Formats: sequence, structure tokens, C-alpha cells
Amino acid sequence: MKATLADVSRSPLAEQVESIVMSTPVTDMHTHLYDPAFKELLLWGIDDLLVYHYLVSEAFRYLDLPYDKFWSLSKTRQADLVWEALFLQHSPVSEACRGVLTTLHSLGLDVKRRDLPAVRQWFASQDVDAHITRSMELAGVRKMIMTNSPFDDLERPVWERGFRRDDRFAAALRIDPLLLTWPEAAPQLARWGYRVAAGVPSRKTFDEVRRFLADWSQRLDARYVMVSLPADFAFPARTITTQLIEQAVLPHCREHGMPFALMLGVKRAANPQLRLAGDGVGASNLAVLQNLCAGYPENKFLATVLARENQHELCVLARKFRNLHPFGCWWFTNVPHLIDEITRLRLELLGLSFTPQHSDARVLDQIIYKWQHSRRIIARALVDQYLALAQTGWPVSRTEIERDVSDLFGGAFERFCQN
Ligand code: FIX
Ligand code: ZN
Repeated sequence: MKATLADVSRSPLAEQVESIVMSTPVTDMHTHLYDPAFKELLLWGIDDLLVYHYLVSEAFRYLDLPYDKFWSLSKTRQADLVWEALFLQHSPVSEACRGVLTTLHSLGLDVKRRDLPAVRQWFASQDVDAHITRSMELAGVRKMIMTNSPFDDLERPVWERGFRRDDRFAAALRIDPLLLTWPEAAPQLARWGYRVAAGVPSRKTFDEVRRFLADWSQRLDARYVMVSLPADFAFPARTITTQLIEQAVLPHCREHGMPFALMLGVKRAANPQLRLAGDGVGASNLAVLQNLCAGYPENKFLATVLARENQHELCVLARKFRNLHPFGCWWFTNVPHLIDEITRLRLELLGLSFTPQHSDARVLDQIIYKWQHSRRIIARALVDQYLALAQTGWPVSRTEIERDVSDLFGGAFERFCQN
């Protein structure tokens, strides 16, 4: 018989699992945060928290001003509008709203005063370096993997100049423009000294794309190569995207032992007027993943899927292909209800051979709520599994629980990357 939540939280096993899950350091394997050397590209503080695109799209459910008018305002004024609409005029019950409050509360701020100017004042007095350390401590994060794009005009010059790396941050090479907008990417590569021709790529062009990938993987010391793909992406297919994947990206990843990370199911610019907040979701055809994993057994694939409908199939595929490692509850699935469902599904189908969560934080402070909220859900799912095991006569020891949790919080990911 399954114990109820109240029973579970009273049991010594539950307390032990919760304390281990709440205190085990995690590798945050996909964020949009930056090493402090990138200066203002590392977002933090209350105004950035409030203009997070998750909150902007929620605020527009209530706001009636034109989109353009909103975008023409200063960040502070935009944040004021979001605060008014989502926190003062309605109770902030959504996950993204609650996240802001969890974060402020954990940082020691008195949220019940509803005093935005006081919160702003507090952040203005913080030192960024100390704030990184404090946020990481509160989140229990030991390392954050960035999303690094050579195609980003603000980011690229910093890499080209070179800087002293902060070992709290690691890099990942992001290549969406290369794979999804080749007609624009090709001339850029050519300008940077790679002998590529626009149009249908030739052998020479593929070799030069590989040279580009090798140069940037080395410059970044990248942990993996990553792309997000639209819901209607097909593989195999006779498209420039699939040719670049087969002839350049996969050989590059094989040669350097790097995983290729796929984020499947986004519908970019469903409402372009919302800018970054305007992307949507669609169910993917996961034959894509099956064909990649079966066709390229020497490659390693990290995968996350945006559609709820694709979560079960992703688990089944991971049972078939050990070169596939599911990770995270991405974006619209990063809400307690779905994290709970997806984590339980994965535990029941895959045991401990996956990475349950990444933060996808765009604002440093968000790691606090994203990890605190997820840890609680992961702990409860694990407690249920261990209680069910105990009922078979297989109790788990503290050491075994610690081993399992550290696998879920980065160990399984590191092993997958190394093998
Ligand atoms: O493609 C991605 O890495 C996505 O995570 C982002 O594009 C998205 O805007 C986001 O922040 C989701 O959490
Ligand atoms: Zn992301």
C-alpha cells in the first residue's frame, strides 16, 4: 500500500532522503548564465528577475498596452508593470511568480511587505561576485554550464580576446544559427576565415565547418555541442540542416568524444510580438532520436523534449539506446505538476540513469528557486521508490541513497560525457 504524503514526510526514511536531496551539490548542466568576465551579460537582481520572459508572457495576459509600447520602456518600468500585474493586482500563484518570491525569501528579504523599491535598494548594494557565491550556496549548485554561441555578437569578442576562466562556470557550444539558418551563417563563417560556400554544402565546406567547430570547442573548452530544434524537425531528410549534422557535427563530436545535446519541440516565434517570450511548443516526431541513436552508435546524445506528449517515448528510447541520456524538465515542463510526473516516469522506466533537472536560468538568482523547488519534488518521488523497495524487503542504506542522489545531480551526466 502506498503511504500518503503526510505519512511519508513523517517517516525517518523520508527525512533522510529529503535531507540528502536538499544538500547534495548539483551540476547545473544547462543555463543561460555567464562567467562574470562577460560583465553585463550575466543577469542578476530584481529587475532582471521580473522581466524574465516567463513572467512577461504571463503579464501580457493582464496588460492591455500595445506590445511595442512595453518594449519601448526601460527595464525598470517594464519590471514595475510586471510587478503590478502579477504580484499586486493578482496573487502570484504561477510557478514563475512563486519562483521570484522563493528567491527573495531565501536571500533574506521580507516579501510580505510587497515593497519593490526596498528590494531594488537591497540588490543595488550587493557585490556581484559575492552574490554568485551566495546564490550557488542557496541553490546547492557546484557548477553551472553556460550556453555559448560564437554567433552572438556580444559574447564572441570576449572569447576572442580571452579571459581568466571562473571555475564555477563551464561552457557548452551552442550552434542553432549554424544548423537552422545556414544561408546567413555561411557568409559569417567565411568572414571569420573558414572557406565555406553558401548554397548546398560541398565536402570542402563540411570540412571547414568541422574546423570551425573544433576551433570553438577548444576555445570554450566546451562540454558538449547543443542545438534546439523545431517540433517539425525530421531526420533523416534531404535538408541542409541534416547534412550539416551528418557531415560535420556528428563527426566532430565523435572525434572529440563530445555529446551532441538536442532540445526538441520548440516553435520559435509563435507570437513574434512577445519577442523572447513568444516561443511555443509542439509535439516532435521522436523517430528523429531513434534514427540518430541507431544510425550513429559511436555518438552520444543528450536529449530533452518540450512537449509533455513526448516524455514517455523519450524514456522508452533511452531504454533502447545507451548512447541517449535524457535530461531536465525544459521550460514549459518546468512546473511542479509536470516535474513530478516526468521524474516519476523516468525513475520507473530508467532507474537512475538520467539527469532529472537543469535550471535553464537566465538570471543568476533563479538558480535558487529552480533548484529548491525541483529538489523537493525529486525527493518525494525518490522517497516513494525507496519505500516501495523497503516493502519488498530491500531497505536502502544512507550510503546507497547518497550514491543515487549524486548520480542524479551530475554523476550520471559526467559519466555519460566521459565514456
Ligand atoms: O533554447 C533554449 O535553450 C531555451 O531554453 C531558451 O531558448 C528559452 O528561451 C528558455 O529560456 C527556456 O527556459
Ligand atoms: Zn535553454
